[in-house]
Amino acid sequence: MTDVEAIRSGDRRALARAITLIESTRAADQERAEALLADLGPTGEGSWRIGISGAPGVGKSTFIEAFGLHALAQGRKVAVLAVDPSSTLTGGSILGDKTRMEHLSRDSRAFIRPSPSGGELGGVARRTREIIALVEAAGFDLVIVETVGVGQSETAVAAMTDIFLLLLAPGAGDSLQGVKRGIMELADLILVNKADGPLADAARHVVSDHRAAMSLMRPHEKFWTPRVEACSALTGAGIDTVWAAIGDYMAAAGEDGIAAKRRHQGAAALRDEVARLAIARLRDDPARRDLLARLEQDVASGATPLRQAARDLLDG
Ligand SMILES: Nc1nc2c(ncn2[C@@H]2O[C@H](COP(=O)(O)OP(=O)(O)O)[C@@H](O)[C@H]2O)c(=O)[nH]1
Ligand SMILES: [Mg+2]
Repeated sequence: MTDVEAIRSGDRRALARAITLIESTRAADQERAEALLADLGPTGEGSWRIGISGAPGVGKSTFIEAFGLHALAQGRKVAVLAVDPSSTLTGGSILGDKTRMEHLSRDSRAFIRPSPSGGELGGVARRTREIIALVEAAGFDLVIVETVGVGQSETAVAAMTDIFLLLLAPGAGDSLQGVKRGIMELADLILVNKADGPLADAARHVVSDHRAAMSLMRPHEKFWTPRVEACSALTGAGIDTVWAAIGDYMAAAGEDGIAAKRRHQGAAALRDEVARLAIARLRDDPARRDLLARLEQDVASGATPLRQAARDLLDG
């Protein structure tokens, strides 16, 4: 059996091995990873790719446990991945959290993978896109990509998923001012978690504040007006509403809408990868590495205009 056949047959160890290959920085591993991805072909027909972001402590892990179990009950197979470029510092956002995903992580119909260890965001994002394809090939048809809100990682996750969820919770840092407007604009669904017990009232206020704020924003999908819902990952209240809202979104987009969105995302990822490759080649080329260093100084000092410097580097 080839590696790809093993992955398609649902062999979890083959899947884990392939992911390790993709995450490896060794040249020989990267060659094998590329060959494997070339064999993989298209994946993800009928899958749901869901991005989730939110500040530390809002309840992402607890939510993924509750939501993931709900998805299993609906007959889905759930894969959970993470984009966390800071994970060399934090030790990975999911790994330490697997305790909060106790039931999900023990279920044979679920697959949880901590984030690849650090590196620049572009590289982490590319590997995560590749890992999405792998888990889909292995039969997981609901892929959750979690990110802790650091820098541009929300944008990267929104650019590789079908729908982007922003999790909030009542309390510190969750006022309207607390969430960057740019991230709210990415959200297809804002979830106010911890809508339970003594926090229920505060959660209702956060919901109405954000409904008002979202109504002023221009929708970013033609087929969808972003929604704001309350839920409790702890009690499970509202998880069915979240499930229904995501279903509504996917239905509104339709198969063609999702396919078009993924095509655009793939094209953008290609452009990103070309830019990364061009820079990497400049750095690897001894002659142009020196030119790069010199031009970086010249641009900083104003001696050479930016666009001319860029042309000189690419043409040189
Ligand atoms: N009251 C309440 N607490 C919650 C809820 N969801 C998560 N928590 C608690 O919030 C804390 C942070 O949760 P966690 O899932 O680790 O958040 P993360 O950092 O976003 O992954 C933990 O103590 C959870 O038990 C909820 O719906 N209601
Ligand atoms: Mg967590």
